[in-house]
Amino acid sequence: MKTRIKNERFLNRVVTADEAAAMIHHDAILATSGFTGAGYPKAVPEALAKRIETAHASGDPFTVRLLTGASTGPQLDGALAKANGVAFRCPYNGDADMRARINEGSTLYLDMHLGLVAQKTRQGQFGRPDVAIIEAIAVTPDGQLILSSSVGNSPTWLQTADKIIVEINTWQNPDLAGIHDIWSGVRMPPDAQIIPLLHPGDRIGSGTLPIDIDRLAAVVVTDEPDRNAPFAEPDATARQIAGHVMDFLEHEVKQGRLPPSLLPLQSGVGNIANAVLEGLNSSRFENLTGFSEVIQDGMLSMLESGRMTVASASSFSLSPEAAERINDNAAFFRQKIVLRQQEVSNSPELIRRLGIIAMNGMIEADIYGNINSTCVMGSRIQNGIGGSGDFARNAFLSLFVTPSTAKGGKISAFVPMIPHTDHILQDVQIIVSEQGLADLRGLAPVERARAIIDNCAHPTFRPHLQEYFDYARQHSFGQHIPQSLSAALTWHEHYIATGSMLTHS
Ligand code: 0RQ
Repeated sequence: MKTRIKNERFLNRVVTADEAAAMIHHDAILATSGFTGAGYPKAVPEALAKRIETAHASGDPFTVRLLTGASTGPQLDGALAKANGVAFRCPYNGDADMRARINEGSTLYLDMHLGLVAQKTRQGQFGRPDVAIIEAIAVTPDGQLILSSSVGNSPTWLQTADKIIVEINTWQNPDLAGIHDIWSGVRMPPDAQIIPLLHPGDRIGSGTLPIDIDRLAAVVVTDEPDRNAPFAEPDATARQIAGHVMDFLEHEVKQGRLPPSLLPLQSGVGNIANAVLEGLNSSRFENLTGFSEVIQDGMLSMLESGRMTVASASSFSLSPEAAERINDNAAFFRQKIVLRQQEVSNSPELIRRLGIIAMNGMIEADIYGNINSTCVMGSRIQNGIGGSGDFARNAFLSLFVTPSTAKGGKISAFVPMIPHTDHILQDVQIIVSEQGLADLRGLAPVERARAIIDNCAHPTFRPHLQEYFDYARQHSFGQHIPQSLSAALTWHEHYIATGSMLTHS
């Protein structure tokens, strides 16, 4: 234990997970580390879930309000959701049990741009966190934390929470020390500072995080891997999408609109986004850089092969095999990767200035290129907007990638009107499906519709979308964005009735 915890006052606070969980009361605001299944606390949330179950069995109320960096894992979101112990959660969630609680209405969910959560907490939007639970790999002799596989919102939680519980996870390789770069210049307006970052690899802060020892309530030692979900091997659809993206980027370089080593890349979560990165790894591009919020397998492969020189993010989102690779070669990766607080990794000002190429997944788009990334049928949350809004709005190039159909071909990813909007058409420049790529730059809405129907929609749905577009042009109230509310509704009504959009007309 002393090799990880080198400070006497921390050593004096070591307790069991049950003892730490006993410090959390009903209705507490919990603020935890963790981002896309990396670096989240494990033992204390599991112990808390047991406490909650016991309280519920005796008829006592016990719920918490949960703030995180982004998605966590089964020991945190999963365990607390199974215990029905979360009254409110913010932001991005990827856990199936938590998703079910949100969609049945027993957990309230606030989906926010990930880059904004820390500032809104300091503004007092959620109330003051009662307890911060932060995973770290070690404590320095002068009592500073070395965080683990994500930074997320931990700096803000440590500043704002009444009580601090630290989990030291010995599963995480101590060689990760040096990978973090925590900028201490965050101030509230009107004293806000310019983030002095000019290149994705710049280090502008510290590798360790100071902590107010008077608020340190407990230290718990754990030894558990992060939740890492395997990526599917890219299938034909994913490879076709990746191929279209490669052709597009090569064309942009040839036209002189992008430099030969492109611009810093951001890639969202999911199998398709990962397949595009794998495609880039076998491309001709060299000296690539990453400025993203997560590092997935594809980016890791590019760093290993040397195709990418450096990647900046807030966290990892890896397959178990890739997580082992990081853990085995932490000393190599910490030279190539910088992990930052999400307020910096997702800063709109940096994204705009560095000129990011953003590539994100989606649930569906309308024929004009407005995008729904989060809510199936406009009401059931899938994950959340995550950082896709931070990046899409401010990127140099904003791409969205998707298979043209979902649910075995029964649902078209392109519909007349989306029932929920995350990204307005002004923030969407390129859409890519396995059918092809729609370059929407400089096009008016009706021109966008033609490009999306012709290039991206699946041939099964293309005639129906064309029929809708023609009908809307005849019957629309205005001709700027031709729509027919009643005709658009039939697509979704048919889906609700039959679970398919196939024979909607
Ligand atoms: O559900 O598993 O129950 O079948 O949505 O879809 O095809 O596995 O795609 O993993 O690329 O995720 C938008 C969710 C895509 C993701 C989304 C159903 C589909 C499946 C997942 P099942 P796939 P992906 C940086 C950026 C927002 C956050 C973001 C996402 C499930 O990309 O969360 O971009 N994006 N962050 O069946 C009904 C449709 C559907 C549909 C897909 N049209 N209708 N269901 N699905 N299309 C990262 C962070 O911010 C942390």
